[in-house]
Amino acid sequence: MYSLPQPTHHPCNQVGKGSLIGNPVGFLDDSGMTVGKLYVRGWAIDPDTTSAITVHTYIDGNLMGATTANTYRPDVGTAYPGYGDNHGYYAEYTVGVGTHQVCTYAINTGAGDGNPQLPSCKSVQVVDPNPDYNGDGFSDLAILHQVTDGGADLHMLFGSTSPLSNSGTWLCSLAGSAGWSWSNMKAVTGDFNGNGYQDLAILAKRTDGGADVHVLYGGPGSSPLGNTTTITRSLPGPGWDWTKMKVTAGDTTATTSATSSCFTKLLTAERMSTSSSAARPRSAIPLPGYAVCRLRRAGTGRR
Ligand SMILES: [Ca+2]
Ligand SMILES: [Ca+2]
Ligand SMILES: [Ca+2]
Repeated sequence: MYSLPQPTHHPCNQVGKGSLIGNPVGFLDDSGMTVGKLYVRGWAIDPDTTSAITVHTYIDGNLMGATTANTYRPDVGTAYPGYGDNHGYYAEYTVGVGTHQVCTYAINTGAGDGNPQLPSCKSVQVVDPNPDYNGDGFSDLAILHQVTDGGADLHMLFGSTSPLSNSGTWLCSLAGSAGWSWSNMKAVTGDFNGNGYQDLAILAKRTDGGADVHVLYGGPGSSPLGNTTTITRSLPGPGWDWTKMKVTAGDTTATTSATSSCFTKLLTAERMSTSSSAARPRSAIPLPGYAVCRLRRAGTGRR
């Protein structure tokens, strides 16, 4: 049995000396998404062997698989002299959309009395890149259809093995009596609250010439986009000008990890000057609970 020195290469390591005797040590450095799969990356060493040990990955409390911690990690080798440089681990797993709790455990070899959970578990956000409003893996088709009162009805054709064949298509009414106007709507899809389900943002022209941003939220089952309280952000005129808005959506921080403060952002673009017709990003609209990512350049304030 050996006594391992305190690790020095990772400021977040919470392993104490008392836990080192006999039981493995290690860390879950990172977890996130890559090419559609959830990955885990870290290192693990058992003080009773210089050989690679086994690491188990649990996602949402379920054992996903075992991997051998034998990849090249010279930083770990430096921190634990005599154990060699090959004690890193990396594995990928298939998961569904939503928020997942990811934990890894080092499996003890020889002396020791447990298989410790490696600090620290990660929360990973998985977003379906397709316009899949109910998160079943099939892209869906949202249709806004004008109605006689001047508003619109929202219909959905669901993807499935018999795609777009559902007979009940109506999801909600955006009625003229509620202030909706068919000729003053712009719609865009994105996962604006970062829960893995695609949402539908609708910009509606305001009487002051600006726009209100409404969000209908995706969710499981046959009735996504069914929430009734939809105003998420007002962009009042005359600073905001409906006639000069175009919309797109995307994840401007390209992250899938909940450790980041930013998820999907809704962007608007506006023609910046009368001398240029090019649409340039103007600013990101902060949605409730999420950090703001300002895109406005210095010296290019709102006109
Ligand atoms: Ca051991
Ligand atoms: Ca779907
Ligand atoms: Ca969503």
